[in-house]
Amino acid sequence: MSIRNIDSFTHTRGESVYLDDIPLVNGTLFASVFGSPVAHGKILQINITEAASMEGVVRIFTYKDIPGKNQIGGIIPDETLLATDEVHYMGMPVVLVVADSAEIAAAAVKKITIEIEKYPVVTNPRTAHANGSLIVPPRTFKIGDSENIFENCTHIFEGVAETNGQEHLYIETQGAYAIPGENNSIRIISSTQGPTAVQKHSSEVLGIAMHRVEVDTTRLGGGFGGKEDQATSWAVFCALAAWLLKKPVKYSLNRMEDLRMTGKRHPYSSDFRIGLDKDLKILAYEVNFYQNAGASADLSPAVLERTLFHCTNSYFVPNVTAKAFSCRTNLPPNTAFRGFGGPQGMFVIEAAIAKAADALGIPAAEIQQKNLVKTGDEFPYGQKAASEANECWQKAIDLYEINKIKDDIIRFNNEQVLFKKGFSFMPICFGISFTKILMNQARALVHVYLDGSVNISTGAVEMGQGVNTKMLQVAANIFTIAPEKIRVNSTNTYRIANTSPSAASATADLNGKAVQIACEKILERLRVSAAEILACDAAAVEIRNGVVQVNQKAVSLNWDELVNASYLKRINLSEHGHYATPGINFDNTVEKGHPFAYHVYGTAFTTVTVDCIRGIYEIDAVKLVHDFGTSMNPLIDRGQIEGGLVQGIGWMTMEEIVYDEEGRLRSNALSTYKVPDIYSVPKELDIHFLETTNDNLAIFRSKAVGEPPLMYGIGTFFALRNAIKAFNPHSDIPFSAPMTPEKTLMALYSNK
Ligand code: LUZ
Ligand code: MOS
Repeated sequence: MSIRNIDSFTHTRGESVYLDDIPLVNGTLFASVFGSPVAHGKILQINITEAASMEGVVRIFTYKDIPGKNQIGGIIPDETLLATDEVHYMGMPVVLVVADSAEIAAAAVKKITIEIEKYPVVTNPRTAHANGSLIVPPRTFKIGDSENIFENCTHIFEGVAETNGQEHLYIETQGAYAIPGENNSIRIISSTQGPTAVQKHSSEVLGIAMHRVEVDTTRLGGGFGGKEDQATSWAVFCALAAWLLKKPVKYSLNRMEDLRMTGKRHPYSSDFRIGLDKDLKILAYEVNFYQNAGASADLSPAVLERTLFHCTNSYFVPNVTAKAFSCRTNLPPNTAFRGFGGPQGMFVIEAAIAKAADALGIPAAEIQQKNLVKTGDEFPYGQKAASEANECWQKAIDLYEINKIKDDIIRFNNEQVLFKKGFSFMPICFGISFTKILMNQARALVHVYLDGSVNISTGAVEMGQGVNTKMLQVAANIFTIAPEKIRVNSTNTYRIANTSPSAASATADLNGKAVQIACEKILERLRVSAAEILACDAAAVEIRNGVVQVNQKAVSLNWDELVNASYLKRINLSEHGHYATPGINFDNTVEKGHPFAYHVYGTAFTTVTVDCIRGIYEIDAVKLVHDFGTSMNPLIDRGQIEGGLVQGIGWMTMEEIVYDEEGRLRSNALSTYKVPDIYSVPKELDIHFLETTNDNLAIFRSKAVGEPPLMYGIGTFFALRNAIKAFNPHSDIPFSAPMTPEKTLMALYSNK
């Protein structure tokens, strides 16, 4: 049973509550952060006198005011909340200003000056690597023996591939609101994907136990990974100021602050070498990934790991050596972003295949299809594939009559001189589960009230992806009651403890299973109760469509009556469900295991037209076949595919993050950072729902859909490349994303 997104009415009417819609408590103060104007250096002196004397400025805090730990590192304790003696990136928080209004706070920040002794600035990950400046020791995933197998390869190609970062551009910027409570407690409303991270770091910075910190999140106006870890500091700033001043404090970043001070998708620079036999089977693949981590770890080590997990994308390669380096640079710490390092890894093997195809004068698809993983094939990390990647690929060819489209493209390119078309296939294979095994757990609290209505709380954060609707569907499905009888609560650390962030595409799976477990327990008690009331055998009792059935016949006892009667009998109508993904493991001493609950597959076929005079282009069509398992909400899932695809296209074609050599963000506004709009989406978008019934650990077999579609966007890069090749077969086209119109124009006329 699918239902409409439960947020659709309030969204449409503008009634949905985001951070800035929350009515302010009387006396609320406003925070603003002074960020370092220099990317690397030693702080000599900070001058706050003028700012402090401004009317309406309440207090100015430095690290010295922190009662607990000045530390907010998520994976590694290498990140201060406020700078102590050094700064490591431009925008790094140094001073916290609190004032009567947001405007005064922002104006006061502008009056602060700082003297810094400058140190050398590193923005390039390869330079950091050469300097030995790594966040964590390098990691290597290895299967077979690539070194020796290269000798047996008929064809060997090597090259460099680069992908740039990406700004999350959630519509709602980072922000939080902290309200002190009685007996040294504090309530924090935070636009975060990870309420527990906010709770934990607030408690550490304030030096109080976690049980005094309540974090509440109704919904986010987008997260995309940018609020998995990096919502924390803003919330902690509010908590710190609220705690010290005993007043409510709010901070809602303006867009330029947010762009400047927060991390983005990790840029990568990579070296590859690929070896094929005479039948185009990929025998060996070697790759070195240089990740631009920024100034502190944040989630970089985990992102790095997922790059390795996805370094062979949907292909079976028997001999792989993949090394990854997390390189420390003087940029804002880069962080989670939809795909979490996976897209960066996949891009490189697609580049390697494209390079081979170019050199051999064949379409990349010939190499791609020949090497797709088959059931039982082993990934470099030891897990075996449970599906055929070719299923989606072949379905796309048949369903969309792709051979006919290819013929049309060849004809077009023969006839046209100044416009050329290109196409590409982009297969995807994405592992579902947090790569950190312990994070694969979730809890749900389900209350059935004495009138029969139901209230659910989970650790899932609604950020537009529709997870609350899916949680409601799970309860409605188990109880078989109308969706209107169920309400989903805000995500709150007082109701649900120790939550994993809503991330890794796994939120609906993990929290949905927890809801399922809780609901099933309550349902079981209700069945027994009904049997007692009806004086029949419990095994004969079922609840269907809100009515009690005995031996499949409805009796005159409906859900509401049963619930109320059970309450009168003092039966427990509440349950706390706990779920931990079974069967997953990973041993990182040998880099082998079974880390993923399952994989999501798909194939996108992309066609583009390039204007060869101007270098501009259009995406004619993306036709894709996606493995949804058995979608529990096709409308919501379609939205995830559309949004993910377009976000991937943006990353691959137009979103160009520019930091200068001083570490200053030049693409610091929407005038200098172009994101996809309605005109840049594919003119035609076909999505085929491939129903797969493989046993999988997805909630109701509805496979995770959040991140995988982003990687279809990679196909656009290679389609553009092929169009350029059609215009100029000798063109030199670096594997350097994004393929902006400027780069396209340069490539069209390179070597000409
Ligand atoms: N976050 C995380 C993620 O902490 N671990 C992961 O494996 C992950 N994967 C995708 C997106 N976010
Ligand atoms: Mo994410 S990149 O699943 O927060």
